[in-house]
Amino acid sequence: MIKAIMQRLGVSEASWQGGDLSVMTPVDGRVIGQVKIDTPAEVDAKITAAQSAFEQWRCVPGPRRGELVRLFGDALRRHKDDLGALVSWECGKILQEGLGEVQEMIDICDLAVGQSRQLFGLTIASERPGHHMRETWHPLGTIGLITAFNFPVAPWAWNAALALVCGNSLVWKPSEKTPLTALACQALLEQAMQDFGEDAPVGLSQVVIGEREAGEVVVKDPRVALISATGSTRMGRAVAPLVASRFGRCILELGGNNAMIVAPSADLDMAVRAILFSAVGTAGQRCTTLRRLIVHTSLREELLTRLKKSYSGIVVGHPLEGALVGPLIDADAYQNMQTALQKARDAGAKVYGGERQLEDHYPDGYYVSPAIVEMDAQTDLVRQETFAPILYVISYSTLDEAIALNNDVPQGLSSCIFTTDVREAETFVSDVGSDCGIANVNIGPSGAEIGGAFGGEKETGGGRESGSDVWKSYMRRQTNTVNYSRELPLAQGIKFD
Ligand code: UN1
Repeated sequence: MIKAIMQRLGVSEASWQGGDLSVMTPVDGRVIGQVKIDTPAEVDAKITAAQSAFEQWRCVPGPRRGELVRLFGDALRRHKDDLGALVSWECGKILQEGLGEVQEMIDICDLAVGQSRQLFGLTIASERPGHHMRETWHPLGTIGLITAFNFPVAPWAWNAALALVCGNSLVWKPSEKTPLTALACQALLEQAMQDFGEDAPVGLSQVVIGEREAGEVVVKDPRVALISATGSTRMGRAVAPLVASRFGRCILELGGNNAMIVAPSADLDMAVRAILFSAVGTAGQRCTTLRRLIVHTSLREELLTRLKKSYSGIVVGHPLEGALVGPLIDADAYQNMQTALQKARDAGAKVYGGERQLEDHYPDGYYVSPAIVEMDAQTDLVRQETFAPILYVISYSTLDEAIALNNDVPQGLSSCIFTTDVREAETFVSDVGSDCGIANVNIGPSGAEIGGAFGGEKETGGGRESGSDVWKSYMRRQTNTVNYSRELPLAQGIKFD
């Protein structure tokens, strides 16, 4: 099965068989690939190759660079089913979500192609006669990308598509848990490069396979102008100081602890559907997963009853065979979930669900029923991100209190309110509302479109990826003053003779 998919995606067998790093599918714990770990010297050589490709690629005009990304988007369209299935096998998300991830890649390619003709700057009024001032944008260099297991391909594509049209080269260090999908993306990009012709320089995109050490080589190398890293806050704390110490740039997309406020006027049918998708989808392993439900006291019992009824109908099982919730990534993830639930019970919380499922069928697959945890208050346990389907429920009385609870966590990625009261909705998205990078009204916190800037504040790292004006992060800004007169006036009216 995996072999046929890899073949159709054009991945050479030598790159994913016979290596020293085992890749297992969370579906049943089987080993599905053996990739080769890059030594630090090999990583270094890949950065050198990317750097020399950058020097050629920056000379290719932006709209022509867009053509490469257009071809890559076409390759993704042709191979969407295979790549989507491979995502499901490798990280355990259900096929619909695997396909959704590939669709996000296609969408960002479309956006980047358009952007390739819009890499525009400003003209600025000069205070001096016969002078022009401009702001222009230039390619930045080699871009280092670090990605996580839970979204093994889309975040790479958000960065890669924009970075390429902006004239940069790429060095990608995927999660060691999901290298096969990375090799598949690389193979599709190489196909697009072949179709593109000879002005796509060899070495433009590199994949580095390995664990922490391999990533560290990329992070520390001063030739890598920007590190864009998605993953845990712990990872960000390790990466950011290393990049800062060499004055490199960072885009960090780290942990989330996303909340939904359910106000008295909320449409509860819609809220329940939104909660289901955002709290149990991807088995609670999205950075945007709904983790905290802040519900008005008057609705708490009704909402809990409806939620428990919906949760009882959720089919947990094989992600490619029609279930709604697939497995957790591995035994550690399962252990972390159980530890959090035990701590909640010890603190007197009521826990619904959370048990292991299908253990007889898949002894090495970690399937769980999603959990609802009824809390009296937002404790330190609730303030920490546990990467599993646990929904903590807390109640509130006034909107100010609900917004304070929304904001009273270290992370600041996504948030939302369900209300039909325009005053409440607008307050939530105002200056004194949610402090997150994403704040929604009447939709859940997860499943963002690529057109907006994606990312968040506080321990989420402050980075933005994907749409809006994010392309500027992959370019260097230059201010130009051009004197076309025969005089040499100084700014601020200074006389110097
Ligand atoms: C992630 O979990 O790292 O908004 C990314 C969402 C997706 C991206 C999630 N578009 O849920």
